[in-house]
Amino acid sequence: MGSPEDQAFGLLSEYANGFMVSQVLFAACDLGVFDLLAQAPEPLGAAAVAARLGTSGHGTELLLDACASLRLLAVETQAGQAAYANTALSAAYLVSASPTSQLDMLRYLGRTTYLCWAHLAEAVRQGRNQYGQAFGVPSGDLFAAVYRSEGERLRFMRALQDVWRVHGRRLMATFDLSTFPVICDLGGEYLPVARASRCQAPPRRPALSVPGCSGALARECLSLYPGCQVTVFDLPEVVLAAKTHFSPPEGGPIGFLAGDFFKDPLPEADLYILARVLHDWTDQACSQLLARVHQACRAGGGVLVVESLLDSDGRGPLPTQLYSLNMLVQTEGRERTPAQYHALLAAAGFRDIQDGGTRGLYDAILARK
Ligand code: SAM
Ligand code: ASE
Repeated sequence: MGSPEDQAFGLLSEYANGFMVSQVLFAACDLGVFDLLAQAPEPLGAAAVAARLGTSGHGTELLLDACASLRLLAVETQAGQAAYANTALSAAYLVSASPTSQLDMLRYLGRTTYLCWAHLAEAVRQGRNQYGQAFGVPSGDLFAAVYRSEGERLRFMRALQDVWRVHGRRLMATFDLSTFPVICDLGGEYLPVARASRCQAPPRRPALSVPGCSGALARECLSLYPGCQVTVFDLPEVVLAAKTHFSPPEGGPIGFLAGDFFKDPLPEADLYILARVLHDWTDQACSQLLARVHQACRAGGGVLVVESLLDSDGRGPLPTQLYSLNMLVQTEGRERTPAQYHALLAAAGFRDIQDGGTRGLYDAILARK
């Protein structure tokens, strides 16, 4: 046990070095370390990894040893030689063939989010996102900046789906949604994953057994509530991308509708899902959107808000506070407390507001018209 000063310095170093830890993770993913080890029949030494990845022996050894200390890799020493293998964590989340892979989100965090965070102080000074500083693009139209190229649009769409591979089912099961047969996922950006390796999980419904298909919240809805019908409403370029990569059978349970949810008519539905949509926007824009949803909603219908929730006093949890800063550097919004969402929902005319109370990274709030 060190002195209080030692402990304080230790904590300071840990925080200061946090970005290096992130970069070790991003680099190992980018280079394909975890995929290589997943395919290898036995643990590999640093020289063998370097030879197969085409990387330097020296750099590879340093990277693998850092990964081992971070428990991203397991290391065993045989006759003085270190050999590396995936841990349960890397096998589940860092291998592209894993159905719970988070590689697309890590790639997005490393290549896009990280660059916006380099301007955090400026974002705090100005109170706005940093697409101009980081990428030289205007951010007057938020999603024109987010989707500033086709590659960037696909990277964002793929990245955002990853977390639902892990938490989607639990979230959609928070409330019994079986009484809402017609569902509209607003800003749902349904994107089946193009990578063939993602399709190891057996399709749960014949209508979705399209090769190359995966899915996010819409898919979890369909599997939990067979018989429901989901319309994904999103921006035209997002719907076009979804249709290009995945053509759902006509009359099947998933449909797409292209439009602007601030301007265009919303489809009539029993339930509107707003997953990680409100956190992109100011209170004023959220109120406008929720009022439009209330107007379109059938009597007795509802809205399901899925977001990472701050504690009621805003003092935590830290991951959500960091996401809130991420909304500052990347969007026009912030993360909110349950009470803040309740106020927005009530002002739009919704009632019977219920908290999911799961206290996970993401939670659900259900309200009725
Ligand atoms: N719901 C998904 C999830 O949780 O993974 C995606 C959330 S993403 C942060 C926000 C979504 O809102 C994107 O799919 C984006 O294309 C969509 N969006 C943004 N502005 C929109 C608008 N004006 N009309 C319709 N969709 C919009
Ligand atoms: C958005 C969500 C995200 C806009 C930009 C984003 C995420 C990363 N960048 O609506 C996912 C949530 N993760 C974080 C770190 O906020």
